[in-house]
Amino acid sequence: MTGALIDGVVGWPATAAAEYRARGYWCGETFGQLSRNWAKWYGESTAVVSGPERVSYRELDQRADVLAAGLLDRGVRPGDRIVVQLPNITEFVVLFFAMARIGAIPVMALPAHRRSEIAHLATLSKAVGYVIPDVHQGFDYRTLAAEIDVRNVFVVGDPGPYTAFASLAGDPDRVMPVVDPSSVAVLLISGGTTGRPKLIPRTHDDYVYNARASADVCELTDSDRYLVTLPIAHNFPLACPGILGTLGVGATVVMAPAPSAEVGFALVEQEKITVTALVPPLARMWADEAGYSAADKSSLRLLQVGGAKLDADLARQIPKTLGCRVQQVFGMAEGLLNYTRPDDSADLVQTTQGRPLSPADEVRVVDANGDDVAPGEVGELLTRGPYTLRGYYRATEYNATAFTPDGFFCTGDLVRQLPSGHLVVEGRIKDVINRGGEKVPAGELEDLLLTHPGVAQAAAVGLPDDTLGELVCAVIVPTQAGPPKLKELKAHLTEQGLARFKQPDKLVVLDELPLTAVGKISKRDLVNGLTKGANP
Ligand code: OOB
Repeated sequence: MTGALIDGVVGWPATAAAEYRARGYWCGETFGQLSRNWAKWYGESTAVVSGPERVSYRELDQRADVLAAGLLDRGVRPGDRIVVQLPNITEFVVLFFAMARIGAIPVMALPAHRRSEIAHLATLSKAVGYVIPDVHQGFDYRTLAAEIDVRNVFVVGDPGPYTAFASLAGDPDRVMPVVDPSSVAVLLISGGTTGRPKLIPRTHDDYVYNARASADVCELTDSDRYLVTLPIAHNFPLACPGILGTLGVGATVVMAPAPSAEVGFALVEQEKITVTALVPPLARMWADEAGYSAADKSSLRLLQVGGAKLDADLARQIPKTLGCRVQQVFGMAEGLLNYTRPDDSADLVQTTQGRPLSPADEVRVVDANGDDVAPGEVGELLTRGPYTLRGYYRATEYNATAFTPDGFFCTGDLVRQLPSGHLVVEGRIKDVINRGGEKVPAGELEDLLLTHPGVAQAAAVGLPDDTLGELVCAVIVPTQAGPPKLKELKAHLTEQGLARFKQPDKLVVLDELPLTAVGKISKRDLVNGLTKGANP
């Protein structure tokens, strides 16, 4: 098994690992070494632009060394986990490579996460550190840190009672630990699982390949300029091809401080952006607002859209309004990525979610018994391959249900596959709400809904919405105390430390919840009832 160094990681079986190496998917490189090579190859070229700051590859390399030594001085050791919750800023990139150099592992939290999520991530990962901004979008992360039980808090900006990130500076010539390319490089957060979010171990070998192969498919070259529009900790802007794929070819990464069309268009003009990645609701906003913007968008050649299903009409509209090619991306933090390709027909690009990235990606479409469906029929997507996990981190029991005995990951997505290999997403069987690309695990929300004294039973379901694709709807049966109002319920969830994007957009109060034959809450009946406007 690969994935040594920390326990709780399920690696690939030795035979599969040997095959991925032999076929050249895994090159035995770490992000630490790679970023050093990039400094040699691309030296004074601009690696990262953030506001007025422009950082060359050489400078990025130096800053990563100074920070890596600073982390070692602070007692951070190979295999240690640090929860990283930063907005789209240069420090994120420096930290990623600094940690890679010492074999420490970032746990990728989103700026929108709050106490409930961060406490869970810190506990699950047994984190030794937590990196935050001081204040971002009006929220003081130092007040959040005060509620998290973690040894070191490092703050980008004014540290308050904590340690200044900027003070993490050691001797850059210090000897760095040797990092095994089959060890874990990063822990990503899964949106798609039952109960509380799980952590996804991604190794250097697999994630380097993920980023490099994605850069190939997007035909990135050193003259590209990639705009980081989505929150940086998401797999999509991080490695599909995102920051890591862009830096691998010597191109430039530009940070967007916000995902709005206004901010995006200004940066496209100013920084001559060629590629960016959006979720469908943002793509719609950008397409709608393009006509009203005087900004020169002619540099944009490719808009990647993924995270939720892109409407075919919008896919048709984008090239007309934004003047660039569109690419559908159906991916998951667990691994498998599907992309439409530059030479795909317009029809494939508009009506499918792409085909698997790697020739070594194995894809099965199965029925409820786990048997392959007839070609073209809808079924659950199972997959395994050189960059798809073999197990969630520290989740033995759950792993037994999320993987087949021969290592296929059960995605919970319903798809059909065309003869060309392209997949069309038709729905899902996992209990997750996809709110405009952000994932809301229903069970996590239900558990917190039940902590309100007015809630006796709770079910969280997604309801169709023109803008976000799905809205979060909380369906409750009240206690004798009587049902809370939506506003009260949200205040309670905020009090419980739940991120705002996971909070219900709608509240429905019922006398009882519909049940299936085996006595479980029937979410299908619930959604059918609610969307027909009648009581279920
Ligand atoms: C991306 O990753 P996650 O981990 O936040 O969410 C994965 C899930 C998929 O299992 C699927 O249910 C849904 O999000 N999804 C899509 C989709 N892309 C993702 N559903 C329909 N159409 C699409 N194009 O969301 C993600 C990771 C890497 C690249 C892009 C997206």
